Amino acid sequence: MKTSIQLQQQNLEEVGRRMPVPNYNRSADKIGIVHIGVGGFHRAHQAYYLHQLRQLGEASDWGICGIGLREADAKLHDIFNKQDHLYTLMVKHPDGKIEPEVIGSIVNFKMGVTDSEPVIARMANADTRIVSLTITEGGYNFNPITGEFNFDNPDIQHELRHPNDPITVYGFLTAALKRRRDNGLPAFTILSCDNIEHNGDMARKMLLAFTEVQDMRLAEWIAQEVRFPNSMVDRITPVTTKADIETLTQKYGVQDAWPVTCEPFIQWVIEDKFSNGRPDFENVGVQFVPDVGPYEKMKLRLLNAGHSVLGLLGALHGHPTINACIEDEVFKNYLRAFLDKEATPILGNIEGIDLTDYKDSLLERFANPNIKDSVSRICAESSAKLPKFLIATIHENLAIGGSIKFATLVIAAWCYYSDKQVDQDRQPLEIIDAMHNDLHDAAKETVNDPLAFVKQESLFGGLATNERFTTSYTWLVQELYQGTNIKMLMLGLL
Ligand code: CS2
Repeated sequence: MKTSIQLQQQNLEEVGRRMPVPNYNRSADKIGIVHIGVGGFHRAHQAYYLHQLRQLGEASDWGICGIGLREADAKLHDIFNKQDHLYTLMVKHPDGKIEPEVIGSIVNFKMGVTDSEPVIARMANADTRIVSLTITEGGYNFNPITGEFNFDNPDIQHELRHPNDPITVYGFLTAALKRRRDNGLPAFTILSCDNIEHNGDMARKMLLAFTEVQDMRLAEWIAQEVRFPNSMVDRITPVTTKADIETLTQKYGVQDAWPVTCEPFIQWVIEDKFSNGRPDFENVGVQFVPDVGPYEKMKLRLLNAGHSVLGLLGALHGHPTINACIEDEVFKNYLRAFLDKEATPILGNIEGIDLTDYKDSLLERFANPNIKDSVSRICAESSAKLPKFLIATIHENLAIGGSIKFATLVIAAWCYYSDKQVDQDRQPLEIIDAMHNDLHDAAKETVNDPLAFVKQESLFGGLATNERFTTSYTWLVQELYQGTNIKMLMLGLL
């Protein structure tokens, strides 16, 4: 291999001899999209769709400016500065093939943490027509059980008192929309790309709850002018590892400090409801439909819930990755049983979709041995994920007399995981969760009260008062605490 070369605009010609690179003139791109939350997922999904459009010679008005609202985004900011916002997307196929490609659709990046004004100005610029979000489930700031806006959040309290000093997405959106209205500019669309049912409706409800307290007249203008399409997004995007960076240098001769890896599968289903135009995403395979609801529910309750089932049970057993779980017959059969017997019955029929095919393809995607998606990524922020992905399914099955045992074991495993913070072989677990301390405090009371963990109403609603649930949960959590092997418990339920 030739000596490795730094990924940068000025080196693109040379990099292009080693892997596909943008064929478009990035410097001429107008910024039409401001994106908040430039994690791996955004770079493997929306930015990739735009890149494909740009490769076709389209969408030069829709360059992306990324925004970082967390201190931790400084790392990406520095890397992007050095790499002219270029990065490599490494698509990993099940047969071992890796397809690297340099993506050029992100043309700018700003840190809102250090300086809010340039971010507000960018969002309020006439060229910006969409503000899209991947701020994670927790970023929407709602109470998972009541679904209402959480005004107790100290950052929100600060923003309500200081409209010119935004911190969260709500402060920035409000400040930018206010400036647009005052300048007589049309509103932008707010496009949520997070794994939340009715994500656009949720973004609208939360933003309006916030703005109504800050500025009622502005809230009325937003309600009238801003569209919030719902969308279902899908592409498995593991955390980038050192090995990925090394593969890129050693095999392809390209130095990229933060490539993104992903599976070949990609899907985006959007409600066609935009305030101020949109790219012709349908030209690169995005589906526009009148009602995204059934697609969202199917994906969250099968794929995301399926991930959590494998993640939490796999963490206790000591499986490092999702594909390692699927290679284990007990885990594979358990997942299928959960999908067929608990998740599917509440989905009903989804027009045009064969759920059996969908589940078959999920199992194949999870089995991809090259993805090596870590269970720690899946278990991270479970407190924001499980109420939507899994606990909702338990509630709905309780209401119709459906099976709950497969999901209930996952809740018992989550309690054990939060309490002990080691797997069943006493190996330490890395727990990442905004509610880490609360989860730990509640879980450690299990020895005195087996229902202590599920009494956290903000996560479980009234589950602790449902006899059918508590009977099943108490038995399972006690078995785990007595040291019964997780796989034995899973086998027993099958
Ligand atoms: C995962 C998702 O975070 C999780 O728990 O289930 O990140 C999942 O990989 C994506 O939603 C796939 O589209």
